Amino acid sequence: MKAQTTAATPPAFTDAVALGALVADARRQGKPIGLVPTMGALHAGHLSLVDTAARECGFTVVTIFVNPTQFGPNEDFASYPRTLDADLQALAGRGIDAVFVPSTDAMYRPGHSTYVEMAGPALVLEGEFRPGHFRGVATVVLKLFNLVRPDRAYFGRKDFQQALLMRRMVEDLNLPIAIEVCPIVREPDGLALSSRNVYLSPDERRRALAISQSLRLARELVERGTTDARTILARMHERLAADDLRVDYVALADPNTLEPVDVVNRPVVAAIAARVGATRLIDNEMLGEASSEK
Ligand code: PAJ
Repeated sequence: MKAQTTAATPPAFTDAVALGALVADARRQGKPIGLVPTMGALHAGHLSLVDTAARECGFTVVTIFVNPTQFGPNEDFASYPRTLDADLQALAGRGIDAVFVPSTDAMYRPGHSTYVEMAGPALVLEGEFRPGHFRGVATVVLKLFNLVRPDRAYFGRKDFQQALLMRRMVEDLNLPIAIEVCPIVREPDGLALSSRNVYLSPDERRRALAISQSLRLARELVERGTTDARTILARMHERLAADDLRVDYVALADPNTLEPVDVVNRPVVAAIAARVGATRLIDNEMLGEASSEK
């Protein structure tokens, strides 16, 4: 019998200078540089971004950094799952050239005073319920962009607003980076994969399905001809309440501006943030256009 060979884990860098030298080398060779920013606790959703980046780029960097500045004071920064060894194993054999795992001290040196503040679509939905969140996201992503200098950066549609804001940021700040947005990866029963799903008890895991089912209900209503946003929102709230979810927001919004819509007669994003027990989950779905994520 042949001995089972396990693919080597990609090289992990804590030092941005050493990583930068390797990336510069690849750039000199004319390879397109891809970046996949993550906070680790990697699951199939992250890995779909990783695989797409590895396929499309000549040199691919995955970053793993639990970014303190995007967590609110009462959020789960301290308890956020940190599974570096398993993450590196998960990245083995996927065509990744480097993993960047900076320390918090290196990313935010004493005296750090500069933040990226976004307005407009950053102030609604997640921005309303997690004040300061996107300031932290935009700041850390811009720092990662500057450290790695990718040609393309990959984000998941699971965090629809985040992906939209990253598009805005590169446009507003004239960054020569293409933002690629990948589809939502779901469990077979519909729950969107999330690093936070590990917090759910079996009963909460079952009730969490109300989120994707509420989005599906919205899609079905639109497909059957309902266009009145208030009617659709009421049915979505009803579905979430049936499983005792505490809703932060349920929204039907313009996918570019995130302004609420009254009539669903064009592509609209349906977005939900809700708490199942102590765990806050988000999900979304495009309505009114052919869905590739059924
Ligand atoms: P994190 O939550 O680790 O997610 C990293 C990337 O994976 C994000 O672009 C997210 O949208 C994507 N992702 C997560 N779950 C997914 C799923 N089920 N299907 C498809 N993509 C999914 O988002 C962050 O980290 C951070 O805010 C970060 C951008 C790294 C900045 O700190």
